[in-house]
Amino acid sequence: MATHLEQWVQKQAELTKPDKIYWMDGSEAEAKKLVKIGLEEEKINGNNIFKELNQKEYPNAFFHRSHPTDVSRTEHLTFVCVPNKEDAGPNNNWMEPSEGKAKMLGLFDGCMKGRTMYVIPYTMGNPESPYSKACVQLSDSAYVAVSMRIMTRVGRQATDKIGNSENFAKSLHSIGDLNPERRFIMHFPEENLIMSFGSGYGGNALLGKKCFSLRIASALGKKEGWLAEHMIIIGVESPDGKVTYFLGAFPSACGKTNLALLDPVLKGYKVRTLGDDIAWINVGKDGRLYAINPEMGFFGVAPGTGDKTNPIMIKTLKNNKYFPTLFTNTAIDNDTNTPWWEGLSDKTPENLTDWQGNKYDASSGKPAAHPNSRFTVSALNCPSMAEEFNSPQGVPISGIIFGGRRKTTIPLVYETKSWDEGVFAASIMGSETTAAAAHQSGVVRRDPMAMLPFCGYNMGDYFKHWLGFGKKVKHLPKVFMVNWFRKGEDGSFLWPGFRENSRILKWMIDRIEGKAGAKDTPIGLMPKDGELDLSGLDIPKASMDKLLEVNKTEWAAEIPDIEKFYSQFGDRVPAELKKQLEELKKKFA
Ligand code: GTP
Ligand code: SPV
Ligand code: MN
Repeated sequence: MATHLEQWVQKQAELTKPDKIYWMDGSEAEAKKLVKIGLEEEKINGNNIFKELNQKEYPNAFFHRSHPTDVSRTEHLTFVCVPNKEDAGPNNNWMEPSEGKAKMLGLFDGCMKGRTMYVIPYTMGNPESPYSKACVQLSDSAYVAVSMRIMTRVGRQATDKIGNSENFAKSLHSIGDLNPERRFIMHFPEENLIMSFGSGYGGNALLGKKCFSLRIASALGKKEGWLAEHMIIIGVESPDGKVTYFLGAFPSACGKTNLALLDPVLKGYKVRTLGDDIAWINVGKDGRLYAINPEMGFFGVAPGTGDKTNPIMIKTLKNNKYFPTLFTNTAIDNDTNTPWWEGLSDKTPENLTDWQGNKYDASSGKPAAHPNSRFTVSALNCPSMAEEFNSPQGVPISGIIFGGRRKTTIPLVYETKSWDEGVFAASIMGSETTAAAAHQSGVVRRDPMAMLPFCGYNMGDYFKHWLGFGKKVKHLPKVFMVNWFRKGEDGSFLWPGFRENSRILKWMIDRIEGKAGAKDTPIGLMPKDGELDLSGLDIPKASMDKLLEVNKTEWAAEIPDIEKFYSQFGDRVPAELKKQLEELKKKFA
């Protein structure tokens, strides 16, 4: 008798009609075979999907150029299909499930003719962890199949975990004809099903990532009493050897990966990386929050990554341990056959091919690499990866950091005074939009907990779920707000950021340990003069003052936008948060 999994795969094959069906085992030999297919056979826009890069400088590295209309997430084509529109909330596009299903079945009908259907069994999280989930994705793209092997745990452990159960996360993916008019990413939380058509881009196509581990998992977490969050997990070792674990939520392209692989400038401090994008958070028996990273790799923004900003990531990208590492939509330096992007070196190489395959003209004023060009690399290649990365229970959390990208208003760091205040501050978080999604960049939008595009249900209910942990968790972490991106009048960043952010982590650890003082401000607690360790950093006093300023006019200007944002959710906004908003208004009236 065929298992439920086999029957489901058969049924999808009858729908999509591939020439071949290939079950992945997750081995390195298989990854090599898939890359070879991409080097020699599979094409996008007439070009092979992979190109070998300089294997001496970048062992196991391959280049991929996507369709030029398919370079970022498409939030306007992403839907949550539940019976009641209100349950999806104004934060999601909604379609009635049967309508959504009919639309997708139409697109998938016969779409894999002449192609291979890859069956990708994988787990999110260590399969030994009680919090891990068994999943299967079907895809007709070798790029997606190879990427899934880097980003998740693909192979036998997943099929073993599924056994003959019907209870596994199901995803169906086809790149279709890459026509943006025929592109949809649909979630059916009630069926634990995702259907994605017409895109090969990360968040749209690697369905274990944003689609399952955030949108579907957040809805599961709401039901089951846990949280699926857009957060990094790090352990910070202080000079006394103690490790303090933090979660950190920043919107897309706002600094998660860089903070997750931080190489502190402060002597004696070290960051142990556990995750750079997603955290699943549960309440432990000891009354603390514990987090695991369901992923196995990094799908990171290339521009801005260099030896000065993120030396550990550069080492990771040049490591030869785990096959392969992919570079998507970067430029290529033709003299060395290596990937290049803005920020990799101070000097732009002479002989570049741009991300679209044309000779690069530096005088064009355009970047050579796409602003959302990315690398896909295994966490096993990362020298700062924590040993406890595979811990089935996860790590106990002492602090949560929230940060957006704001030119103005939001100070470098402040600490909220209670769980409810922390939830409130995170719920009103704003951030300038970035190239990670297909929309205008640089516009401030509310992005609560960095989850606006990823919360799979009504965000009003999500706020309530968050507040609930305040009662359920005995030892609550401290909640901090940060902003690395405040700018001076000349338009340049006031704070040097990157490795210097360790100075802020130090203050947080000292706060957690009761070793640092703080002063009260209308928005929360901030470092007293001299309490941030700025040793060896040459930063003008005026810049520091501006970085730590709580400007009444700027804060007052925030309030109408926050009210407008809240009002969409009507009476699903918890009373506690409405009350806090009233208090904030009074402070800045
Ligand atoms: P996603 O993968 O989209 O979720 O992005 P992310 O949140 O992981 O952001 P990432 O760390 O990749 O950084 C995004 C961009 O912000 C890159 O261009 C970085 O170079 C830049 N960046 C990261 N940290 C800092 C910082 O502390 N200061 C400044 N000025 N830029 C930063
Ligand atoms: C993001 O946009 O938040 C990313 C990239 O991490 S993606 O996986 O495409 O969502
Ligand atoms: Mn992300």
